[in-house]
Amino acid sequence: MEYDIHPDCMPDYLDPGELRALQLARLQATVQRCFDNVDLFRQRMNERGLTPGDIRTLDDVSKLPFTQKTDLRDTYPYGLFAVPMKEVVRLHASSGTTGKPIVVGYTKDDLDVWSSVVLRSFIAAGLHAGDVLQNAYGYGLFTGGLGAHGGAERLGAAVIPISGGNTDRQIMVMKDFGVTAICCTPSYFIHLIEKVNASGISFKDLDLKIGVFGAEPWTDAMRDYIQRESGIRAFDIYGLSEIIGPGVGIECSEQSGIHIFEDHFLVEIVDPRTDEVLPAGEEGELVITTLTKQAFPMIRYRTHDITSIVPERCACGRTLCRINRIRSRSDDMMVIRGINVFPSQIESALLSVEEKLPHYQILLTRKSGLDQIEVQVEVTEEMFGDRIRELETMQKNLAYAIEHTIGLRVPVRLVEPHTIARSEGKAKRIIDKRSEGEEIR
Ligand code: DLL
Repeated sequence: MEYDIHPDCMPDYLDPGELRALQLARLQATVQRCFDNVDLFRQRMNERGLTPGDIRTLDDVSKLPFTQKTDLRDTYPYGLFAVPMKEVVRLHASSGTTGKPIVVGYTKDDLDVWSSVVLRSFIAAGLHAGDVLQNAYGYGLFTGGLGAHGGAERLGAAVIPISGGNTDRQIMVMKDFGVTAICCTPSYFIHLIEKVNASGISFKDLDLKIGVFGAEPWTDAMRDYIQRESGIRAFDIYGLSEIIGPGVGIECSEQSGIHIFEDHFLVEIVDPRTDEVLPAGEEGELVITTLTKQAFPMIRYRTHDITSIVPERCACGRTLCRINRIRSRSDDMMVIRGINVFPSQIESALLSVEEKLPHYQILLTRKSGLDQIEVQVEVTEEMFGDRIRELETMQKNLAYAIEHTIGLRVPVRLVEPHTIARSEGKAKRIIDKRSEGEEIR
């Protein structure tokens, strides 16, 4: 088995004791580097009466202060960088929902780590040198495009830097260039499936075998749909700009949880209300500490992503821990009449009624100070030609499925084909008009 392992992937199979020792040494070095070079971190350590020497075991990480997205905004653009600018060779930025973006930087060594973890991700998903990879993540400030690109080149795959959008060209390239693997957001791939089918091409005639999808939450039901419709295997890749970009973790051939590249990233799950660290198996907010980042190290970064650590070892042989697929972001959670509702629950309910994934969006408004929700579901061309009664039945079934899943009766409105905007990157599922004082009719 050793002969088959790519040298970059050796840490995937480290003895757990060795891995813990490596993590501790790297954690201590990171804490020292941040203490020496990042004012905000040193100040917070001083406030707690902590010094880097107080980190003696891996569990001591819980003594360290959290880093929040607001800290990145408050120190915009470079305030949390731990190296002088002359060592920074790349900048990326993530568009925040409001105001200024978050700026992240990389040294040459950071880029090396990044391409290595993305290479390990691609190998876990079954790619090899010689694969032809259509990289439809956006190139530019977004980390998706260039992040996947670096890993693919390092692997020796032929990477097509097509970036997002221009769906007709994507389909032409997929067919003519003999594309064997693709990466993009899952919602964009679903759009591609729709367009491929409409253009009369059959996936059977394409060489496409593997999809590496991420950058937004998606469900097992969505995976089933993608795999069934396109005949490829679809893998979930996770990452975030603040930590490195894509490549924090990925699923392996078992498709049962996201392996975290623990030699570079230390993960904890905390209760988002009490900040208590939760044991493996319990669901909470993912908190990540980088162990090797030079330019932009992160200590206990609050991701807002909701998941849990899978307690068991994976059948694939990797000793790396796994997290369950990200169900949602804690800040995506809607509270409707006192009930916590996640968009992924609505999606699963819709999929349980319709075999084909419907295009949908969730409209949030406010009426008399209370949040109101409406689910808009696009009907397909075929359905649109159906009789009114059949559409009514469909609407009732969808509403029933949602009520059954979330325990709340929610209005469902069927809308005409192609009226819900398609996205080339991350899908926008929630239209939040609560601050506009609008009301649902
Ligand atoms: O989305 C990095 C990335 C690019 C990951 C390509 C995977 C593939 P950001 O734009 O900073 O970075 O957004 C990070 O996206 O905190 C999650 O909420 C969400 N996210 C990323 N991957 C997944 C996933 C990139 N596989 C934020 N499942 C994260 C669910 C995901 N959510």
